[in-house]
Amino acid sequence: MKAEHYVGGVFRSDGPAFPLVAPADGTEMGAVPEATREVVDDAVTAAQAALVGPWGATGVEERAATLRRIADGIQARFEEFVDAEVADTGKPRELASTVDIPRAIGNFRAYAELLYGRPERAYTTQIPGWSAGAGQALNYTVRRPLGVVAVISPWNLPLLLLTWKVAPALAAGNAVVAKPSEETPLTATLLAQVIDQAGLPSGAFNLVHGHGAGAAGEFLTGHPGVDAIAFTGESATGAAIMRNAADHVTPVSFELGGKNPALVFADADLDAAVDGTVRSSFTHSGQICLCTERVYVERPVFEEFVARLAERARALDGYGPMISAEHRDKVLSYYRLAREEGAEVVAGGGVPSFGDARDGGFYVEPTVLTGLPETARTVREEIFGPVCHVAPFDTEDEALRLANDSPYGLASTVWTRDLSRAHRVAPRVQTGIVWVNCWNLRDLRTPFGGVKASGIGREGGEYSLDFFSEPVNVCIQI
Ligand code: NAD
Ligand code: 6OD
Repeated sequence: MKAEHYVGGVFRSDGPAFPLVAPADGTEMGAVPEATREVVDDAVTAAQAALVGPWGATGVEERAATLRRIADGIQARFEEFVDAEVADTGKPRELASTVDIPRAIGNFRAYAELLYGRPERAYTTQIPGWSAGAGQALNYTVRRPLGVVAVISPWNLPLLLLTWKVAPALAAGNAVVAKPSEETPLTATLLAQVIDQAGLPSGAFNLVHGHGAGAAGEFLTGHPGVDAIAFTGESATGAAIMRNAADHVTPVSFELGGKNPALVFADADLDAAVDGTVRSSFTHSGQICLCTERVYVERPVFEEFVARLAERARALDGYGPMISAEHRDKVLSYYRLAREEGAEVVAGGGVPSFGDARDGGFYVEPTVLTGLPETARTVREEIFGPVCHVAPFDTEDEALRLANDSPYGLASTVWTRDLSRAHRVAPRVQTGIVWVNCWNLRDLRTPFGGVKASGIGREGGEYSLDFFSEPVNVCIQI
């Protein structure tokens, strides 16, 4: 299959092309069209037209039915979506077919259901109300869509994270212009085909491909016709988008980077904590924003935990590559830096050799480090690879101080059997999400997002619908 733009209900491939490289073996898979400023303009114009056309007039039932048809359409082409996601990312097929594609379907289904539960028009009423100096009034609140929403998504969970924003944006009645990562254009193109078949009015969903800085991403986020930006990606990119959006005071919802801590207390079920940390540090080769890169372990179980985690890391096989040669080099540069900073490399630390086509791909070994001071760059900066640093602690307060001493605050994991400790510690960890005795267990209605440099705002359930719509007060004097 080939990547195409989808603008105003029409597939097109104009703009210069750039190569699409398979991370699994380094081969060239095809070419991707790079959206020019004109293509982005066309997409925004098509979205604006959809809002004053049939899409702007659709009611809740019709929107929910459309979302369900999109979910059905992805389901019907499930294997094609899995193939495309595996080709683009190199991730294990099992991961794409149990997480990425089912969650994309789930995103559309969840927002179809949530729309039904939400009183869209008569949001609040006051009869009679009180208004300063003007006697009695009837006040009610109408929620209306923001308009044209730009959705910018990353390469690590390409379809999951794209649909995580597209579904609620459409549910709330907006028109969307989406730009997926330049590294992973294929499932987004399949999604456009499904949406086309699902009968969404032309222009309600548009897709443009291309790079970020100085290219399609920047053209889109600085466009005067864009009314809101929903972005997932690196914190530094978020800052650049914010600067670009400032000229038009465009509202943003940001899901950004992390340096996520795990706290393992001595009373924890150590089997579960080791299993959980293997998952939280090494799933998708650490390329999930929620992955653990800092593990703090209470001293009585520190040695045993490190030994068991390292053994499991060494035994991992069937894992996927880094997304690109550039990202592999970045991760390897941190493996080198860790050594220079004085780390003990307890497992991994290099490039695996397979003796097959994968040797042309962008693989790095799952890696466990110890012995670094908290000031080390390896402990402070997001690496986004299969690597964690493990350090001991002696008291609950020290564990919290270490966990919270970070510019980031996305997700954390607490391992303990002590219920009181879990309730005491969880609210004090400065992250937007705290998992206790589990990791990445998701209910799509819960608030999702980060504090500090990890994001602005919350997505998920009602939180997304709130971001993608605005309340309007109607006041009638009685
Ligand atoms: P990235 O920031 O490099 O790119 C993300 C998207 O932004 C891509 O589509 C890219 O083309 C675009 N982009 C880049 N520069 C831009 C600019 N100046 N203007 C407009 N668009 C621009 O991120 P990535 O490398 O694709 O993804 C990995 C990062 O994303 C990690 O930092 C990870 O933690 C973060 N992430 C966060 C979450 C979350 O939910 N908090 C989820 C996934 C990934
Ligand atoms: O599960 C989700 O809803 C979500 N937004 C996950 C983000 C993962 C980051 O890589």
